Amino acid sequence: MKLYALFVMSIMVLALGCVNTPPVNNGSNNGGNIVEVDIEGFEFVPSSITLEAGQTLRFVNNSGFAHDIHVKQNGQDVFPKTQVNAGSSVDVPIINSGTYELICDRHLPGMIGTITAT
Ligand SMILES: [Cu+2]
Repeated sequence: MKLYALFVMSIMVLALGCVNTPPVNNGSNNGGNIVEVDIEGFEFVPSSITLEAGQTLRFVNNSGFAHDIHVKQNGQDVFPKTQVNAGSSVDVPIINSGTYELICDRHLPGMIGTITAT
């Protein structure tokens, strides 16, 4: 009986896991206008982000360090360098479609990403 309960529970966990699998390399879109990007250690997760023009990127700093959020397009600032402290978040509205560079100035050259707005 105990074994059967364990079996049923593991099937449920597996099923839930399938339903809740987030899209890979797409940020976690909560269905609204916010697309969340995590900062883990010294990287943006995901580092390749796609969203729709008009949505807002929310950078959530889960690392223990301060980072910079800096978004450029063709070398021009779209969102100026802005510090995001450990445990804080910064929202960046992406107005127009196109490809953007995402940069953490203080952790170059490694901490970069690409934003594609369709
Ligand atoms: Cu950084």
